[in-house]
Amino acid sequence: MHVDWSRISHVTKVDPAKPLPDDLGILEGTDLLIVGGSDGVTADNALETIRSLERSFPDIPVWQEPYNAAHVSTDTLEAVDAMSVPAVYNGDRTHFVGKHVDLFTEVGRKPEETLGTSVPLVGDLIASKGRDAVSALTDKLLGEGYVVQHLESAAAKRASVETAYTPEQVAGAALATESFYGFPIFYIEYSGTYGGPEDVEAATPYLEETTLLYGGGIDSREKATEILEAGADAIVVGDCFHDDPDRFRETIPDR
Ligand code: 1GP
Repeated sequence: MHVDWSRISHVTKVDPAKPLPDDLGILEGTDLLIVGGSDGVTADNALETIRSLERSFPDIPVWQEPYNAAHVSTDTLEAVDAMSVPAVYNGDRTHFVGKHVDLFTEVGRKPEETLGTSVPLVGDLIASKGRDAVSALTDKLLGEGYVVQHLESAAAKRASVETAYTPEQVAGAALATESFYGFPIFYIEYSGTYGGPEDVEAATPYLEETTLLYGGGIDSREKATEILEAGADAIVVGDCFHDDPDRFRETIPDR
């Protein structure tokens, strides 16, 4: 699917396992909402969060970023504009290849073969709605080449990331994303800590077609500006949205 990134520089990542702030008005000015998290996420709490956000901000696109197929249901799929799915370069095999091939194996099965299989949400989707439902899923999928750089984060633990990439390796992963894997998004993930501009500067020269996202520890105008000036197409702000609404407002660039 096509995304007009010229209109997106500030992304808010909303964790469905955490309560939403009382005043959702702080989201005024963010360009994209991504619903996803590492711990405690279910298809039900993801759907509830997606629906709350869409009620409050019908004009801001909402994506879901599932970590596994159990976070996805027919309802979440129908509700969102896109499903962005991370493939982690520096994690274990499951998180780059295994779970994705499992998902597509399930999606690719004929309806009569899906009943009673181990991924009921996807199986049900296909069984109940036929092959159109397969394209409903695949049409919304966006692959994200992910580098997880904060080893103490929940994301690193989940994907069994034991080693952060050097800036040279980040550059290599960016080039591989652009020229070999073909994911539309390259995501530098420092979830929970600020990584600074170095990795973004390393990746930027290798990305022409691919969108560069940086997330991690952005809680001020200065950090937001530093990352955007280093070459990221958009910044992703997560914790600060849930934890500190006043500081969150500062991360949204002036238009
Ligand atoms: C997490 O990249 C996002 O997936 C944002 O990180 O929570 O540290 O803002 P923070």
